[in-house]
Amino acid sequence: MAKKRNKRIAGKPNSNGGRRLVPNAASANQRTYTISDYRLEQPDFTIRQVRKGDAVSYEVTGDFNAPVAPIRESKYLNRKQCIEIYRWMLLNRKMEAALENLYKQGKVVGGVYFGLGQEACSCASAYALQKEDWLGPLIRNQGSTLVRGFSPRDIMMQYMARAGSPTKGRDASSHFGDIQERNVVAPISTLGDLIPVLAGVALGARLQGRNIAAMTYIGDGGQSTGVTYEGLNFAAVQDLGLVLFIENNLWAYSTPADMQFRVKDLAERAIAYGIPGVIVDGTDACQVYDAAHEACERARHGEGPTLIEAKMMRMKGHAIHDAADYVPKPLLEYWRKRDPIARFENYLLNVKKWLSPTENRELIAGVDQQLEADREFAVASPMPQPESAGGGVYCENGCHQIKPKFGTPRAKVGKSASFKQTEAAVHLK
Ligand SMILES: Cc1ncc(C[n+]2csc(CCOP(=O)(O)OP(=O)(O)O)c2C)c(N)n1
Ligand SMILES: [Mg+2]
Repeated sequence: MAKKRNKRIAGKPNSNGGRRLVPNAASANQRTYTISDYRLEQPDFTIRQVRKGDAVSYEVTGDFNAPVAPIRESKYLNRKQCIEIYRWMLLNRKMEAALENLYKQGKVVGGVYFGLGQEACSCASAYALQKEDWLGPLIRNQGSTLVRGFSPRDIMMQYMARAGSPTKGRDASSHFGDIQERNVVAPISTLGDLIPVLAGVALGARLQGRNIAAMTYIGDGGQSTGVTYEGLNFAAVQDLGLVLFIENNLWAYSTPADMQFRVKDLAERAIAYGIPGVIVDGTDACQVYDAAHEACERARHGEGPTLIEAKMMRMKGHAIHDAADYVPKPLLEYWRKRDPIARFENYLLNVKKWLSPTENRELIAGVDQQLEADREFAVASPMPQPESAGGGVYCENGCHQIKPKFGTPRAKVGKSASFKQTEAAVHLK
């Protein structure tokens, strides 16, 4: 049985270029709003919790035999860019497979988080960023981190807590960023907190007289937090260039999306913020890129935030310790047929004929080679010295030169560079 929920709110496209979300004039006492939906298929499943005695399980109903839709033609990507994104997705997946092996060999300190099935969302979204833009990934967005310039060896060393890792062995998971070169804010485990931080980054840039795109992610579970509302509402009110991906992968730990929210599509939340909302198939790299690119362009033109809901499926458990036995098998099989890499590979090889089978084999071999070299390097790299454990906590005797990346605001240049309410317009030192 298909889900019976609020009907999607539909109407004419915005007449003002999408800058402000205005109600479509349906009638005097009824308003309708527009949510763009880029998908070529609209999976519709209901997941219900079933209790038998003390045992809890989930049942899913829907059409599991629906044919897989083709990849949607990108309005912006060319051959070279599509192949690059495909390579990032492969690197993302194969690096996670290598991490799983390292974990099983007892080399990983802590757990491993996977983005299996979500590679298109991570890689194609980050690919839409330009150098001056910023990224705030979550732990499942290792693909975004790769696209932004971290290498598989950085990530492997991080998981093994090696001295050469981005946090010098002081964190056993992916809480690392780079605010100097790559403009990456470290993942924050308190879900939703990255949203006001990235809004703040966009505000900081605005105060320097520039509009940038500040992209971050939140899950279907994490979007329920109060700080998600606060951060996005602040970005909306200030017209900040926040690009928020809601990664709706149908599960938050073992809670199915149907027990997490009542709206049909999380993109509908955008209406209440007064910003554009877009739905994409998170397993289609072209759709993800196009929505991300358009949102980033809006951000760079000072037109404010965009909320993009990427629909897909978490194809593994929450982390390596979770076998995800609670996930109904037909749901996994349905989404396995929509594997983002297999779909994109088919698109490049058979639909567009942009890659020959030989070129594809060479590309895959290149990824394998790179990963093997990085794995060897990471495994051979030393553990940190015990005395270094407390380093980076207190700044003593000037050991750290903490200088702001951007200058402080000092003079007025006009409205575009303003903090909206105060009109405190500024420019770079
Ligand atoms: C504010 C907050 N509450 C709870 C948690 C514990 N927690 C970590 S991951 C997770 C599930 C997140 O699910 P979702 O947001 O859908 O992301 P996914 O893991 O599916 O990518 C929870 C509840 C947390 N990290 N932060
Ligand atoms: Mg989720």
